[in-house]
Amino acid sequence: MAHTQNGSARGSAATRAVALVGPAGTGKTSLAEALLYASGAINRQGSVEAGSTVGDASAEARARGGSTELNLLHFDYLGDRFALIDVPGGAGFAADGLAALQSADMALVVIDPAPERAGLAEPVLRQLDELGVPHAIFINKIEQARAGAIRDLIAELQPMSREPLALRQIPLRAKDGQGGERITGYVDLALERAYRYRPGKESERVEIPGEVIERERAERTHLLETLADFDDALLEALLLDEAPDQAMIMADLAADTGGNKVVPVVLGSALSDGGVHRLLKLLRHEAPAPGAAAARMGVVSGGALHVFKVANGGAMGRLALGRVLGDGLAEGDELVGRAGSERTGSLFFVQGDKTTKQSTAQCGDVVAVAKVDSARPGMVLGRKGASVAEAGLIAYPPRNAALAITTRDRKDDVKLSAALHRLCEEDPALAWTQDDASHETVLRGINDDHLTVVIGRLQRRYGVAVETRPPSIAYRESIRKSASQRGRHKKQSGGHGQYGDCVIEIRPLARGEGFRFDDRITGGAIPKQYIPAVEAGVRDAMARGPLGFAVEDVAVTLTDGSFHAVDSSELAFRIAGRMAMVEALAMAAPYLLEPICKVTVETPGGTGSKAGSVLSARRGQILGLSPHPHWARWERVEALLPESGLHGLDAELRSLSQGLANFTAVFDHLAELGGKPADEVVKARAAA
Ligand SMILES: Nc1nc2c(ncn2[C@@H]2O[C@H](COP(=O)(O)OP(=O)(O)O)[C@@H](O)[C@H]2O)c(=O)[nH]1
Ligand SMILES: [Mg+2]
Repeated sequence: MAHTQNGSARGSAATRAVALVGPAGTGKTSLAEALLYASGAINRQGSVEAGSTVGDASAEARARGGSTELNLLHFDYLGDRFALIDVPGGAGFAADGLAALQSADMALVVIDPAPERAGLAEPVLRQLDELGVPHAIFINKIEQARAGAIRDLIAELQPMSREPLALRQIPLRAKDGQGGERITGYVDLALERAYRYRPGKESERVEIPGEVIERERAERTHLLETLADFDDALLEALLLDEAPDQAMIMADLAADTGGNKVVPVVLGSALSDGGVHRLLKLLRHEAPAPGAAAARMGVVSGGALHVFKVANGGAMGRLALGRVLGDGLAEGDELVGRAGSERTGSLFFVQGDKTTKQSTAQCGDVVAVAKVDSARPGMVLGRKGASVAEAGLIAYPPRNAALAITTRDRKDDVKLSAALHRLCEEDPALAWTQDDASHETVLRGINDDHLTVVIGRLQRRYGVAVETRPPSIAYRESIRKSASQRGRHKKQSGGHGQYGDCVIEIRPLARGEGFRFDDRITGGAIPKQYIPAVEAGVRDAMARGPLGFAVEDVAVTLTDGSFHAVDSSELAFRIAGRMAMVEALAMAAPYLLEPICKVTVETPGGTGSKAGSVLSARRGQILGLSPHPHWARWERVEALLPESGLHGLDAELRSLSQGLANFTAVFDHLAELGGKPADEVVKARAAA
């Protein structure tokens, strides 16, 4: 099903999707631009700094100078088609690419050459292993590598990867004339050929310099030994000390990379076309066809669309972004999913913020599809008759930042909920709730960065300006003592009077027992039909106790009262019950309860005790510091922390761990809060 796109001939092979992943700022978006340029898809290479890249075209990404959502791009290279999925590296935005990563044929982990920052790549390397997505490592900004950096970097990275790393190139260095050295090219260890980088052009082949021959031999042997673990013929050749067949080595590289058995490591520079052409060749020869991704996504037969994102922001309105797997897709095809079946609207190819309408898409293409309103990220929709297994749900990172928001202009309230609905639809890492008790609209996201961008988007895209503040904490109160109190409501102004009279005793219950109401009225002091009204009045008073919060863990006994044959009513007894309870609570030594969360922090080795100090300073009680159960060299800190200590915690933990620490927090129990912190909470509540 070959057809022509943008005037360039397209081969019949399926499109391969390559995800660019890795820490923020390592050059993924720049590398995507360089790949487009080197393949001829664009004729000028833009830069992130100048805001001229094809990717990062959104207002938010341009304003930050870094990716805030995934970028979709595509190019043809020597007749093969590639789709690029540029996944943001920032902790607050990486979730946008989580679903897309699942169905990529291959991921390129882009890192920078400083060994001391190797740890930043660990989360993504672990994630790729979990997803089973074949991947390679591209060490970008190679011109910044100090002598020995590559060796040290590989040593740091290897323990983070399930598969062996296979260094494929070593750098060539030359004196820079100022007493230093710079990297001028590389030796390809598989081909045993040296190349010199040429800015803006394909590298030029040169003689292997004498001084690197020894290192080249050693690294090549290491590479071949790694491949020999999966190839007996190669192993035999190595054991017999025979020169292995070059074609066999190349075939092994492709099979082992594509089969996720080894992780090749290559070098380069996105800004000056160092190694970018070589990378294109690697993708061409070693990125596997979409069959493996289709199998991973449960597509057995027929055509299917793996939806990985919903986008509401563009000129086209709501689009489902996804990958076509299996037999391909045409406009108007019926797609069947959990939520029923729908005919697709137009299909588009996406290049940054540009879309090009298509009538059909073939296996492997990454497309935007109009009119599939039921599509949600993570769904695999089958074309009618296709056999598709239900896809597993994606686990998004915890939402560790929360803000209460109010519109600056009350008139925008309706617009606000419509806008939040859309924003959450396209960003599953975002959620919002309307808290009934506090009347607050609370926005929850991955971290502060994430929420800042969302609030910018709310204003820019939907014209809704909001004020933000920390969400209020669900404090409660209880009592320390017992008390007894009469409540009498009596009115005799004209016509019918009102009369209700009750006596209650209240006493503390154990934590978590809630509320109990007992009726001990004897001799009909209060007629049966008014007793529920007394209880209702008591509950009214408990909604906001003397300290300003809902009351918990109190037992109330109705002991006595009186009534009037004409003037008594349910309402009068309800008022009497409330009066009695308000006064009884005030006499019963009320105290404050605050929500306590169980917090689990995961952080790189050596930073656990610092994380513990951060928690202690926020009134946390440390339960333990232990090795991470799955990640060697990481640590886990568990603590009980007041909910009020969660605000800003994410940023503080990340700042002591190169941005890597993450945590989960779940409500655990209510605990008494006394002293000055309690006084402050009560004062603030009274003022509110
Ligand atoms: N020196 C150097 N800087 C680079 C290179 N590639 C990217 N950068 C710069 O690194 C910064 C982050 O690049 P960007 O592509 O936004 O990184 P991303 O967050 O991984 O997408 C920008 O200032 C780029 O200009 C490179 O090869 N060498
Ligand atoms: Mg980027």
